[in-house]
Amino acid sequence: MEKILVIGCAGQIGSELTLELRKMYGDANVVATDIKPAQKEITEGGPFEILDVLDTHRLFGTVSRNKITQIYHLAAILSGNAEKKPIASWHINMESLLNVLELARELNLNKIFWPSSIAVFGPTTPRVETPQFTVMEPNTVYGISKLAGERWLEYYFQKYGIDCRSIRYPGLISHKTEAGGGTTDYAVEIFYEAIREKKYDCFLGENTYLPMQFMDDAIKATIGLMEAPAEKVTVRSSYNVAGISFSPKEIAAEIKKHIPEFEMSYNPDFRQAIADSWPKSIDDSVARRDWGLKNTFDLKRMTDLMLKEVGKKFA
Ligand code: NAD
Ligand code: AKB
Repeated sequence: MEKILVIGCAGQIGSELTLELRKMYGDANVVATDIKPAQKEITEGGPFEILDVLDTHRLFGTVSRNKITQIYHLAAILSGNAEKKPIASWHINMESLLNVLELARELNLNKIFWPSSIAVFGPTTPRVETPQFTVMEPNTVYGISKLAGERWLEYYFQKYGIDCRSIRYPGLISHKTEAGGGTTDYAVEIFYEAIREKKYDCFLGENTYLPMQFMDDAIKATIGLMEAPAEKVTVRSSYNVAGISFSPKEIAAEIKKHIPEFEMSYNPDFRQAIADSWPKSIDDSVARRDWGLKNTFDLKRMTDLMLKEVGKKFA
């Protein structure tokens, strides 16, 4: 029986992935942790502990006491926030991963999941249909930490045989938990503001195309990769995953179909430069070939669902 540790369970991904893992493995077999309190559904639905992933002693205690066999390590400082505190963010993003990898080696854990990001690409990367293997020269502290993290995953796999798996998520869109300080957050915030204020002042320019994915598809992709037989996982750095590419202007037009009075304004800030260094669209054919990645939400279907679900929160 697998026993799973989720680190960063209260965040945008963790708050949904933890519940899905509990459905699959049983509530008692998924230990949820975060440095801050988590949602009631998580704390009351199964084991929960406050844990700072940088505290190696406590991390070791939690893993050995609970006889953990797999870790999903989701704690990180995202692109926008990381640019404000580069050294502290590097420390959190890298030290935490090395803590988890060393633990996996010492305790011989079965599997590790650690998310990478489209942020591993940079201004010299081909921006349209960015291939799995290409030029990678990120110029943000977040992107540099994700690229270094990918290299560490592959190193621990090759050197110590640790079964590390990873996805380069695009911007994730969800309605359960708000986004945590990234450059793609506008595509979540816009739904809250459209419902509450009928207007949104976007921090990216109107024609800034970025790859995005609806959370349900991201969770399915994560589970799909983690459940795949080891011999199918040919990429031990991180897999490209595409989702849907759209611009702020296009998502605004889709929202207007539901809320005709919705108004969008554009005031690009420091995150514009980050977005301009990232791909516009991604080629994820390797993930589709290796472990059957599928994307089911397009812009229309995602907008319908987001407006419905965010609408319920303010009803
Ligand atoms: P988030 O910021 O919403 O959640 C991260 C969680 O980690 C938070 O609940 C935070 O409290 C926790 N955390 C921070 N420092 C911690 C520490 N020292 N110890 C324990 N917990 C700590 O982020 P997210 O959007 O859920 O992202 C999760 C992972 O996925 C990150 O690695 C992120 O880089 C990656 N990712 C996210 C996206 C996205 O669009 N959400 C896209 C690409 C990659
Ligand atoms: C961010 O914008 O920082 C994240 C990501 C794409 O990694 N959403």
